[in-house]
Amino acid sequence: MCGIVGAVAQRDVVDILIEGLKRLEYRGYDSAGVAVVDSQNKLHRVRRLGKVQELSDAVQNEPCPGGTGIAHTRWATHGAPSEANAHPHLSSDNIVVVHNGIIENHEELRGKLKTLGYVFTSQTDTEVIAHLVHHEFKSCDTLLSAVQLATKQLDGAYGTVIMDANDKDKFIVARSGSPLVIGYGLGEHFIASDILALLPVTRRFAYLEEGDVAEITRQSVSIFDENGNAVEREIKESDATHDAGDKGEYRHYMLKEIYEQPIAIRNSLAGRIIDDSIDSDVFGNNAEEIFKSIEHVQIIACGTSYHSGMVARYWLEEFAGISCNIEIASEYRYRKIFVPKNGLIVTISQSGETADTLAALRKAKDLGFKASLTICNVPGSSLVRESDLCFMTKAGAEIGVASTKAFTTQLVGLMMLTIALGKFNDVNQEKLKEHTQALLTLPNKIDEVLAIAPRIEALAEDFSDKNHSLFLGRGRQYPIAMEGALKLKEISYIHAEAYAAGELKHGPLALIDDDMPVIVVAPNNELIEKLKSNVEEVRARGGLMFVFADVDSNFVSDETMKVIDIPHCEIGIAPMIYTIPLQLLSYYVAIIKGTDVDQPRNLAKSVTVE
Ligand code: HGA
Repeated sequence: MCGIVGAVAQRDVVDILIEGLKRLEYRGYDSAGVAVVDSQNKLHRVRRLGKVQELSDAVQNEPCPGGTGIAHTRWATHGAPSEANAHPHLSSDNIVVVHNGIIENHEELRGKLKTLGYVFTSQTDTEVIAHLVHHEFKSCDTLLSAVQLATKQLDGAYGTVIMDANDKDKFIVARSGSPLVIGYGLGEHFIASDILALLPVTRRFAYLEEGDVAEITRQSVSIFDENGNAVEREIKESDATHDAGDKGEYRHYMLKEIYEQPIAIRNSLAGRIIDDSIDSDVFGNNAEEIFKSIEHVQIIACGTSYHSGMVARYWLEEFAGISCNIEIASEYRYRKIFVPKNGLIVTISQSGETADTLAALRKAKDLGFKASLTICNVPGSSLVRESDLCFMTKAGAEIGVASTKAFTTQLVGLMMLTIALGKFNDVNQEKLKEHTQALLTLPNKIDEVLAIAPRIEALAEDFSDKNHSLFLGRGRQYPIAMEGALKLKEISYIHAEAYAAGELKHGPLALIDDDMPVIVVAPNNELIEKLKSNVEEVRARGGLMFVFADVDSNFVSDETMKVIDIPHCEIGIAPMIYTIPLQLLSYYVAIIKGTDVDQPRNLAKSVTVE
């Protein structure tokens, strides 16, 4: 969510910090701040409400010279967005802190620190870290030990960076529940909550592990685990592209990412299908052995990833012959669970850092699931590191808050998992082969759908004055209707609900009038006749419908129904195909409504807080 960037170097670092913040801005964007210590140990701190650009402009007038600095974009959890609540926070003008996460015992600590004489200037939970470190530093020789003592007293989640303005040559970083990655340069070091922030300055990275605290200077990086033992964390060379943060010719990241889906899917398939079959090794070395024994799959995810998991439940039961449940991670993590025999826990997350999903995975492992597998887009992320197996989607960096290419590549991964598991069950193996072949046709099919974008753009006009909408689908397309509704809500702020079309008559039909557009997802499959009956139920009540239908399914446009032809496709890839027009529709409606497409209000990417 929030973004952290830090640097310790000989050169002035403020431009590196601001550029890093811009590259992370999609993760949280209600306020931003930077603090730099110059060669005279003088601290320069600038904070602004609003976008990073506000901060960048402010820094032109209030220069921040110096080689050691930390910066932050905030997505408020405690205390409204305001300059006073923006990070970095200070204690006694020398301890400087930025923080991602939530300190759950902040009230108790605040009370204790107040009795010790500390005065709070913000409503954030973060400020307790600054004062607590300052307090511990009084009885410690080093900032490192002060941070080690302070972090032991914190409950909740943090990725935090702490500087002492009186000692300009270092900062201390600590991770528990919120990711941090160290960037290695030549005679300079960096810290960030995501490598994307640091790609302009280095490609060599080491992720901190849970409980790690590290002291970082220009010349050295010393990492200690949660028990205070010195440890090494592997430094890896990243092949992420430097321009991952650029919009190129597109007006918005979201549009760019919609159009990147064919290549993202090609990359996710590359080398993973050989002779119409999927090698279990795609999921990890021991995958085949594990898959042979799996009798049940439990999927855990949040938001858009939850919708891809919902599609996979249909696939796993129907195509792979294996029982499957799916649950929202924030629910799963707090309820009593019955652990199935030989169960595989599957987590899905673009970032691999989604706090609720990570907590649910840890719970499932403790409860004794046979094995864990994650479908994830970020190598080295917490979910990848903590799962036995993984399928890495190759979507590339996804910047738009509303997920697009991460979703369709997750579906590709889940279909491959379905095929890989189906191999060991008594199901029609020829059908699995057909799904495998269909996956290979997916990028070109998506290109065909993208070609109808102007038609969808024209439809968007019909939504601009609407406040509500209904999305309908059946079977494997029901989760796609849910994903379409979520996209419209997220970026156009139009209230959108999705229903399994058969459920209409049990309540939502009461909502139908000519002010409630109804969007229908209608591939030509075994449920098409049932769906047509549902469409008639809406028509009979005066509803205005937009039907995305297979060219072969014989829907005809009239005054109550606009039919948008979608090229015919194999049933296994239909969920990915029908996602595309719904993404485009949301995008064009948002353009007409004039919303902030890439950074919709109140939302943030990579939800690393509970
Ligand atoms: N709790 C802190 C940091 C918020 C955060 O990490 N958001 O993702 C605050 O509210 O400032």
